[in-house]
Amino acid sequence: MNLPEIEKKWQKRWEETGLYKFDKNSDKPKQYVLEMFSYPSGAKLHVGHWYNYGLSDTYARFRRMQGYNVFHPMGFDAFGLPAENYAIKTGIHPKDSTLANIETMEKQLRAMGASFDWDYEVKTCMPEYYKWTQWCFLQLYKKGLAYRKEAPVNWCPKCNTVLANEQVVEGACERCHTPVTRKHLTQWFFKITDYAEELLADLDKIDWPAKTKLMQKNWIGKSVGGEITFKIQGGGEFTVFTTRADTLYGCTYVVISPEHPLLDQLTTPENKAAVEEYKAYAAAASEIDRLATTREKTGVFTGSYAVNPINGRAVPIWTADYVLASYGTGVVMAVPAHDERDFEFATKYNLPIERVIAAKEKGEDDSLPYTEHGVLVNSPGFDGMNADDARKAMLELLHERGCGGFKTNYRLRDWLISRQRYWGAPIPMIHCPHCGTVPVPEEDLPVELPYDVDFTPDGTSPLAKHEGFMNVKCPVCGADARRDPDTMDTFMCSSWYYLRYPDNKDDKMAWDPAIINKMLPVDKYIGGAEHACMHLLYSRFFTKAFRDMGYLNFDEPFASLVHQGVILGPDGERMSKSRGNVISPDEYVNKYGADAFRMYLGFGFSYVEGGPWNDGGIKAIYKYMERVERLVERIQNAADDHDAMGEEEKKVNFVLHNTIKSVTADLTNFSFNTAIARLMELTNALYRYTDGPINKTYALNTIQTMMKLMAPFAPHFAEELWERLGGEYSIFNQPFPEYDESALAQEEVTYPLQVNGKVRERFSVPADLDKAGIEAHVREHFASYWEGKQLLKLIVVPGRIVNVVVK
Ligand code: ANZ
Ligand code: ZN
Repeated sequence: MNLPEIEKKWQKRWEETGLYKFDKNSDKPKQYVLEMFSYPSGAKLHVGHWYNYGLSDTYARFRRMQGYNVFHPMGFDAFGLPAENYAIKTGIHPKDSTLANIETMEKQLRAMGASFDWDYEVKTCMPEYYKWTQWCFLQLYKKGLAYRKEAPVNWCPKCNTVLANEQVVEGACERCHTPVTRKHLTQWFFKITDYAEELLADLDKIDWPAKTKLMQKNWIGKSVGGEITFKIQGGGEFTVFTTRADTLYGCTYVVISPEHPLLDQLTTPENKAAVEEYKAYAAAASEIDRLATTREKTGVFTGSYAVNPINGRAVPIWTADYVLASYGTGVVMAVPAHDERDFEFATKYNLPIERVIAAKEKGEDDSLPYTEHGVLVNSPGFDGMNADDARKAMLELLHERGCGGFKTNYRLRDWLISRQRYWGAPIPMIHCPHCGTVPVPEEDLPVELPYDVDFTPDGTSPLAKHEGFMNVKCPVCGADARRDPDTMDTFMCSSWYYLRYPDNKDDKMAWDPAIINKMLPVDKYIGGAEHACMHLLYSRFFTKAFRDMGYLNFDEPFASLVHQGVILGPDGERMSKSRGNVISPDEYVNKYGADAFRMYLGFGFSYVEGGPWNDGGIKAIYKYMERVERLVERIQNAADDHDAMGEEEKKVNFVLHNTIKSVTADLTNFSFNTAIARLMELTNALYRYTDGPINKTYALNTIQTMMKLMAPFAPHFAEELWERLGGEYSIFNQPFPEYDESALAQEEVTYPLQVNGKVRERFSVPADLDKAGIEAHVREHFASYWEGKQLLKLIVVPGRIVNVVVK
């Protein structure tokens, strides 16, 4: 059959009959199947897109056939740097290139045969979408979850914009891999940290890959410890965060981060020059570099001293860049005897190192630095205590004295969302000389992104140079005011798109709670693992924040998550346009058809693992499909020899129901390759069967069932053969086959295995397995019973028992 031809036929028919239209009023249980939407940056879908969208479509079709009311929308994450960078290179405006790309990609997704309901499409760069992105911003602002502050921020000198912490990977820009520098800027932040505890705790509620949950857990980085206040000699005080309050007697100096606002005040005139020089040195390094254990410890003395509150000892205050301004309080009590970094530092600068913890067990090596939780020594009032008890006792004592207490810290930082780039949603804020920062009134949304903007990057926001955009009247006092010139991080657009889909045309509100409370959470979310600590964390935060504002009533956006594996280019690298190692599916699709290509992607890889691209198996899949087509013809043309369910039919039936059972389980688990392997076995069994005299009614029923099993993998192909077999349109309105336990049970016999008179095992084998086969099975699986011994006897009593005597 000409697969590309029949694909056109069915796509047309599906379109005309509205097969994939979502029925809002259906009384079937809903199933929201969602793939992470696409960046329309490259105009063409590559193999990786097919892998993601083709196979998750297989899943969606399966759910539909299982009787769910499947909601399967698609859209585009259309703002962002790639389009803007492309524009800078080519002169084509981001809006034009983006919309053109979207159109092409939509066509390609249709050609794939994906069952999206395009009526629910969203495009984040359109005013009717970003109006509501801006509305989300305003709600967060009203709720006190959006604020503006000056802070040292991550700056990518190549992308010419600030980045969120989550977008800095090993000290470099996540997008272009340029080392990130720091800048002091006034920027907008979202208070995701307010939700740190819930974001952590609710990981237990969701069915996500363990690795992804662990990444979020580590990113949130909960740390239980305490805060201790030190007085500064000569006046003032500061607080340190520590997880080891038990080591306070061993604190021989303190370290303040080079960015800390107290530092200047602490620096004595004779140390000023050295401290200034050091601050400049520290500013050049990234946080990751600064925390690296391999980085050489450096620092300078400030000239000031603090008082250790437990023993009144004067300890020198140093500044060093292994202490970060953004974590804890930005000041550390250094305990060189029991902390690796402090030890290295103290050794280098000749600061005292004093043991306060010793090993619990005699003979254990507790040479310094000793970082285990042993027992306290040299700590009057605490000696002999376990470190963990002492930590609590110490904090309680300090608390009584008014200079300390328990404290839990999180590594998670607030989410920086301002970007100094053009192609994004403008921040809906106005700066008035009289009223300060004023939100744009909701009825004035959207704040439209102007088209005629010079967006050549120069480190300032392109919108700042557009007078028509910038000049605005203050909505409070009417004075001349200026708009905020920054745009929002595009992760903001993707933090709520799954809420928009079910109500995508609403022009009164971002989403109707009555609708989305029914449609969400997403039942199955499919997308890349690289989003673990960005999109997937931000979306959880959004859901919780809008729940608390009363706009929705569920706690988590994505109940169940699957990460597809990565298809690597021939160079072993992740396929991406920027690497130039992209394989285009077109050649294969034109030659073998979309279904053969999809089936191949399903069969050739383990979905969650992916692997290097290799087209070796496509032809074999195509041949397999031809073989299935011939099988259908063979059965249709066969003579009807009898109508009994004899031995041969039972054998086939066993394979059939086994296939139904496995394919159902495999599809549920995104294990497409094993499911297709089972279908191939069923095909073989049917060929064997049709070599002999057949029960035609049974054979026709069986091949029809097989078409339903194949339909999610090869939708056009199965629909065509289904029609040829006289099936009613559409195969996708048919229920997915269910297996019959009795067909499986009949065909197996369970044997007890007796070893020296005692039953040790029970095992099942096909009922028609002969004596020799049963003996072979036992020898293969249970050899451990006579390992190192002698097997004296192995007796098979067919249908009853297997007896083994060993010595
Ligand atoms: C004294 C001490 C003694 C510490 C000891 C450790 C071992 P986590 O678990 O990651 O939260 N610390 C605190 N604030 C810091 C900052 N801004 N930059 C760098 N380091 C900082 O680690 C908490 C520990 O990291 C704290 O406990 C502090 O050192 C250090 F034997 O205080 B500790
Ligand atoms: Zn004003």
